[in-house]
Amino acid sequence: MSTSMKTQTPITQEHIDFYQENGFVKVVGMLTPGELAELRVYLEEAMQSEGENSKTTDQIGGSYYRVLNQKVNLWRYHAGMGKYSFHPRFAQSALELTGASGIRFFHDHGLWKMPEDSKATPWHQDTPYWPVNDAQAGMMSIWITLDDVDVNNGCMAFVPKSHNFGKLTGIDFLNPQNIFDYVEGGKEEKQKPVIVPLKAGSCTFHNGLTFHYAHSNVTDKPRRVLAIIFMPDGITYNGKEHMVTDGLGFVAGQPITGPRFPLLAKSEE
Ligand SMILES: O=C(O)CCC(=O)C(=O)O
Repeated sequence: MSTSMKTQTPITQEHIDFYQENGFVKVVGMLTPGELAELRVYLEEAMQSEGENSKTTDQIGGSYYRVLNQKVNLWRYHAGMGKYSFHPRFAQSALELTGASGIRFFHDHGLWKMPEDSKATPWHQDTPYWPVNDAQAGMMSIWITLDDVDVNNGCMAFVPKSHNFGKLTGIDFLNPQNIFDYVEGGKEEKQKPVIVPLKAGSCTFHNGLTFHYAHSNVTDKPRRVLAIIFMPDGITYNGKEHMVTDGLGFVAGQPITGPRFPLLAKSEE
């Protein structure tokens, strides 16, 4: 007799159908008010301290910092972040949306868009930056906002169905190419971007191939986001450098598994 209890999620069949068709979906109220308050404290602490194990990608004054104040693998520095980066509700939601047999953690990151001299996050896909084969296999991110977001402080926009355009080139965030130039034969012309404002505690999920963009922040407060990248179980390493896999001894073709990449949700047999 099975004693396991399925983790409850806010995901409905409508969310699943929308995600599968469009490559992104908005989910209202992913965090409870108590979780939102706690995560704000943990994320503030994690972003403000310099840890040995988590990596800040640029410092104040740097060009990338104007696009994103980003810190990767917060869970390795702040134990409280582990509660959220490995939250069963988030991983189970990813499982339900993707239809994968299992969902592994790849990495978390704090993505703050700072006020003053802020730059938009250019249109891009995520998959070209990840050291994985199986581009079509459906790696994805949850993007949870701790602040209400709209076009004034860095809400996201997505191109519906662009996850079907294939894996294109990595975009240079500081000197961005126009990703739409890489799409064959005007496929994108039929698809207009959708802007997604969100209330604090809500989230979007997006496929790693989906074109997305975030507006600059013209307010006087940081836009605070926790994003977590999930991968379907079985995704393999492609041998390229990446800050979360470097030094761990992976060889090309090997599935990305092990203690840094736990299986967080799996479908019931
Ligand atoms: O938060 C942002 O500005 C961009 C987020 C993003 O590109 C992502 O989560 O993949």
